[in-house]
Amino acid sequence: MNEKETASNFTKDLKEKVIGFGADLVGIADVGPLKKLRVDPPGLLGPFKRAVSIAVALPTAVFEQIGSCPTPNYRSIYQTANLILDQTALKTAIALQRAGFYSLPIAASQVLDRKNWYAAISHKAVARMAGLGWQGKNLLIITPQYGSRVRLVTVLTEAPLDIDKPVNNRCGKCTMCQDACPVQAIKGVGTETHYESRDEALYFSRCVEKVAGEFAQIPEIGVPICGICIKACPFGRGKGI
Ligand code: B12
Repeated sequence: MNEKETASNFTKDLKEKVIGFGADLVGIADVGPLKKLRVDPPGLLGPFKRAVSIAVALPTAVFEQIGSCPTPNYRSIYQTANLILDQTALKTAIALQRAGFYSLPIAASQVLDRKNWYAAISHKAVARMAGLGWQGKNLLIITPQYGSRVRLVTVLTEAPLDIDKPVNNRCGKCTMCQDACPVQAIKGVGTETHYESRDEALYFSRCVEKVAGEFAQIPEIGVPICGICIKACPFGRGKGI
């Protein structure tokens, strides 16, 4: 077997393992283009060659129950999904480490800068470059299989895994997320690749105030969740446009 075939078999085996650990989707991104991202700490990507993007799907029915605010059931599913993601990322990093490759799981939902709302790395940027989905008008990753009804996590690794290609944006002229947002935070601007800043897609402070300032203060919710732009998206409801 030549070097290329060995890498391709190793990648295929790893992806099968990640699905076995609890993921619904997995893809591989090259770390190179991600070096433009703001990361915390600044040297985070230094030792790594690839980023493994992992998604866990959330049931459509959970979103169908959401009206003008998130439900306690969505809160519970959100927490369970984060747990599965963190466990899957941990097991993936250990599987890679056992194969001889230095690897780091990044927490699914950990905010490091609460003033500006930044995490260690953008899981959405990794997911887009790993071919899991495109960046929709709601700023979220929309997967062909589950729409944006997925949560994401990342594992950084020095393993020379085969890279996946980004997928094309399929939002087209759809404005369903923009129309549904209760605070008109979504500008309705599309992108063929990715937004240069959050402000290009969103009136960012409107989104933050609603999600973190209002919904997270509801005693039965207690975490910054919303779900309204996710519910509105026709992808993942079996009604793709
Ligand atoms: C802070 C945070 C929030 C804040 C701020 C939101 C925001 N828009 O930044 C608040 C609390 C308001 C929030 C709200 C929500 N969040 Co939130 N949030 C995060 C968190 C923890 C950090 C985000 C971050 O650091 N952003 C920094 C900015 C600059 O990056 P960004 O938002 O990803 O956007 C940039 C990049 O994606 C970049 N990009 C895309 N592709 C590429 C490629 C390259 C090469 C480069 C250089 C850049 C690039 O383009 C964007 C503009 O610059 C992430 C988890 C994580 N670690 O990623 C979850 C996360 C983004 N949230 C998520 C979700 C689902 C939500 C909500 C729907 C709430 C809910 N769970 O019901 C809303 C949606 C708001 C919206 N429409 O954007 C999911 C998204 C899943 C998905 N399918 O895309 C994440 C990934 C959590 C997870 N583990 O799954 N969130």
